[in-house]
Amino acid sequence: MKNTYLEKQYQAFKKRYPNEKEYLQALHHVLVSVDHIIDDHPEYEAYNVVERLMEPERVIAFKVTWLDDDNRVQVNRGYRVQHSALIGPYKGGLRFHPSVTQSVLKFLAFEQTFKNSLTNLAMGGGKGGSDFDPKGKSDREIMSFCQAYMRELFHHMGEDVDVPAGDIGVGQREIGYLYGYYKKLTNQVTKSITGKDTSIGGSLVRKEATGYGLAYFVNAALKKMKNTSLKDKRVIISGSGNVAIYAAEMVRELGGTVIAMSDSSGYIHCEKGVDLDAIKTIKEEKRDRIETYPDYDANGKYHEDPRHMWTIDADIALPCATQNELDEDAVKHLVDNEVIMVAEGANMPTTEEGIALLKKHNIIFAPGKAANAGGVLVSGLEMAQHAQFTTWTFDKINEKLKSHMEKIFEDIYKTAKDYGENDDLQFGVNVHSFKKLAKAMIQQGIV
Ligand code: NDP
Ligand code: 2IT
Repeated sequence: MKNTYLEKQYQAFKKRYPNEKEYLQALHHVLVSVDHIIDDHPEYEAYNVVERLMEPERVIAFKVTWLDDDNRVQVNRGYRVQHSALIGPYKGGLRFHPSVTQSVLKFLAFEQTFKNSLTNLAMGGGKGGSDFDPKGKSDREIMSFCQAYMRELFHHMGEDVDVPAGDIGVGQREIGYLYGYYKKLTNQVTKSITGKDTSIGGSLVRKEATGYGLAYFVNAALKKMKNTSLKDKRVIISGSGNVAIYAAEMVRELGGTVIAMSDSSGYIHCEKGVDLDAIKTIKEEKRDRIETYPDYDANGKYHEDPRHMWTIDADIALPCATQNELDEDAVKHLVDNEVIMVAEGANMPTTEEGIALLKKHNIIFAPGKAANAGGVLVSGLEMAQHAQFTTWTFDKINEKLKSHMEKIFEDIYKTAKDYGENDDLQFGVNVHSFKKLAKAMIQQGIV
């Protein structure tokens, strides 16, 4: 970074948190963008906005003790990172996955703050979770773990304080158990968790929101930046969880063909188009592996090692699994295959080297902070419906999702253009959000 204040801050964070590589990576992404504009904003250094925005407001770490089906006592680590309440209650998902560490949740909470500011709803940023591995656990074990996790988390949440939702390993089943126990502990029925099933006060379209929103964002960007659309495009999507499935559904609806999807063990390649009903049966109903896909559709071929999926010739790539899954080597394949756009359904799935290579080859790069904002956006609409004691129709919410995603694209595209950074959506999103958050911080004084 050219600016000495930014560089000094970044070095200090590196020294303070030397082992938190994902968190440092997320900070670096933003600082590199802010470096282009900071000379025009002496107030950022005067109020020390950068250090104050990078450090989470609160990190809660705790022990989660629960009983498995054999009556053995199990212990996991639980966290909630309350990154910023500058523009509303902390808001963001919970992740249950063995790879969860404090660093992972700090990066996710930091990114969530930026993402949420784009929605124009009053939501701050947070993220939580545990290194608990839901794979292979019985329903009763999942419930037992969720209840044990909530026994601690409930102290720190509430509709005006912190409103969790789902993320990797946390879907409607887990949200139901978490919500049921939260009500038991607090004797309150509130809008303090989103992503619930509609039978217990959730919003229509929340399940579909992140994936649908991603496809709407892609269509808006393709239209403006390449004068084309998803129609007739061949799309590869990593993951086969909540985000991937509904991204695939809306890609198909908008005329594209999804030719490959994956899980952490392997991927399926199906030139005729992936059969989404089969994927839903495998993943949502049976909680099984994508390896079984050829049992449902003989056109699909299964291959081990999900990383090889990026070698498939396609027009658009949507990483929708996890952080740093799309590295420089993978991007080289996308470049060779003349992919025109990469849009992140996952949070920070592309490495810094991968992003640099995409930009070098003028491949449109849509960062997750903007492109996957549809999930939290509809979480915000779930809170809004609760507050109004009403429910909206699927079509109404879906239309709001689409128009919000188009607006997010327009906002960040315009910011990039205004600063002469042309098609750099990463610059656009970072600077657009940073300026909003900085303004909110300065207005609220030194607190
Ligand atoms: P799910 O748990 O529903 O699905 C995750 C998918 O990613 C699975 O197919 C899983 O495969 C795969 N995956 C997870 N970890 C790894 C890994 N280490 N290596 C390879 N594959 C992996 O999660 P979501 O779909 O909800 O989340 C996916 C991404 O989208 C995450 O980055 C999340 O933060 C982000 N996101 C989610 C939102 C939401 O509303 N749910 C909103 C915005 C972003 P397997 O089953 O084999 O583990
Ligand atoms: O990363 C994300 O935006 C989410 N996991 C969704 C957060 C939410 O509060 O709906």
